[in-house]
Amino acid sequence: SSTKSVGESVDYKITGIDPGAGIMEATEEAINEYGLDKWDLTTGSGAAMTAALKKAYDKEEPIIVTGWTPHWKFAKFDLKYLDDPKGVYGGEEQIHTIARTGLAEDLPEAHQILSNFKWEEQDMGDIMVAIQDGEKEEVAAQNWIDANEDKVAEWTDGVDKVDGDKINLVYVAWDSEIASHNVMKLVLEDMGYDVTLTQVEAGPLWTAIADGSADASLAAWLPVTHETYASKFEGKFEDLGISMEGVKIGLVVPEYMDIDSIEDLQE
Ligand code: PBE
Repeated sequence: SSTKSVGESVDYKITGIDPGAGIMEATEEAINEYGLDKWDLTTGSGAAMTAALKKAYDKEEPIIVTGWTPHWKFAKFDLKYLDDPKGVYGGEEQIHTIARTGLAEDLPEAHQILSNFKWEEQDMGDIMVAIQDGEKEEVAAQNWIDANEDKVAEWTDGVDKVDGDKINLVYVAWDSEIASHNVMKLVLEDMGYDVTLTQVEAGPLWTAIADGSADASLAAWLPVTHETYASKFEGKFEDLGISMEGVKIGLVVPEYMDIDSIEDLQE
């Protein structure tokens, strides 16, 4: 009923994702910083989070999720970020491409393509929405490539094709990273690579890049989201630069909820 506090209305539960995600660590920090002693962050997965969001949204029930942009959920539902006056979730984040040290010497063409890789929220968003609407991941990625040959040509400009060299890209099953890695797989294959996509959790992803068991990943969100991983493995990976600017993480709720700030969860 309307007399319930926000906390009571959602059982003091924030619906999280996989435990290794940077947004989970940031949310634990938010719980401390904002004094949300009664609150719990649940763990699950990106897919379980969006399923819970859809279920609540369809019934206009309250729900608070760990959310990020780009993500198809903003195209499908009316959602808002809760203000974060303490800046726990950082400001504008960027997505970086990271590689094992030595990639430049071993696979120089791939290193060049990965370094050139840069696109925008709308690009990734289009693929995410297509996949959410039922398109196969690889087909959605190929359709985007076909419609954006000019962009892809900039990534491969002046780079020689190779003859079946193996490359292993690691990613986490976040919708944003499913989109980017499927695109890069097809681009590298078109350039002659034998590409393996390996899906792992965030911790093992950073470890695999640092110990050289994986070649590269497009999944590094910085400076805040993966700060702990980046500092833990400092010097043990190469940052190939930013593929997307102005991305964001935070707590997300449906527009119909009558709250605007993480501070509103204190009541
Ligand atoms: N995410 C999507 C990741 C980075 C990309 C926000 C769920 C994370 O929190 O680590």
